[in-house]
Amino acid sequence: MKRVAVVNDLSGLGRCSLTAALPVLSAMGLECCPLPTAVLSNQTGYDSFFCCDLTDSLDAYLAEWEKRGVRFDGVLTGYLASVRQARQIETLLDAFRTPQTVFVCDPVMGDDGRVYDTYDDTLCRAVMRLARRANVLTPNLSELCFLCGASYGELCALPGREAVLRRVESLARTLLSDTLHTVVVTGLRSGAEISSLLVTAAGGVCVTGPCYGGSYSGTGDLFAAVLTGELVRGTDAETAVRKAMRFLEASIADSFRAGTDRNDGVDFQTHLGMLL
Ligand code: PXL
Repeated sequence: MKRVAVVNDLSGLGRCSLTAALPVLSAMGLECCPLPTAVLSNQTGYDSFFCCDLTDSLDAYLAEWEKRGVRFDGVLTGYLASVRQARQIETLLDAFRTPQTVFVCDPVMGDDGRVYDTYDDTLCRAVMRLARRANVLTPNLSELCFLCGASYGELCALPGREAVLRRVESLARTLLSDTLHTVVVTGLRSGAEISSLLVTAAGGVCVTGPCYGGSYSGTGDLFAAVLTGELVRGTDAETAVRKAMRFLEASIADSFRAGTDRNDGVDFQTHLGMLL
């Protein structure tokens, strides 16, 4: 069975990070091995939360994995709790990556043009350093701007959807390298639609679906998990992005109809069958 290491936090409430990746990758017939960066009572979007940062435990955790001689077909990284963790993940990559391993980095840093409260400049720089080692990146529009040193305000002010997509594609292209072959910019909203833009050396492909309500916790994590699972299964990137979009569309539609609070994440569990 193929194996994917998922470096992310474990949040008790919010259906995000590891509580999103574990069921998704398992439903896809892959072994999901969590490397928890922190344990939270709930994700940080709620009014308050308890957080236990696991940075001090990660070296010992990884040393045990190293003893087992384990290798991974995929590595997916998300929310980091500290700068040191970025270094620890680089150690993980050096020890457990093979030339065939797909490394998907979700460069979690912010949204709506703002850096998350739990992130600062040094942590953002650490995420950017990690991103350079990835094969696949899944930034949202804000994170794409941070990665490229571009202005989010100027990008959003461009006249019309086509102009924004063209600029997003040209920014994402600047990130491509011998290692990084795929950038998927997620959550591009335009009126009643939401798109993901897949950018590779072959060009850009925009995948669009209906947009329901506002943004929900964990949708980026679910997207990255489905994408990683499909890529590890050998699916081409465009098919993988379409599958992730359909899964999210069904999950978000249910949550919107049910009036689910955005902090509680989306009702994805009843749609896991789509991924089997
Ligand atoms: O889904 C992103 C995410 C992951 N983990 C934690 C978060 C968030 C978003 O707010 O707070 C702890």
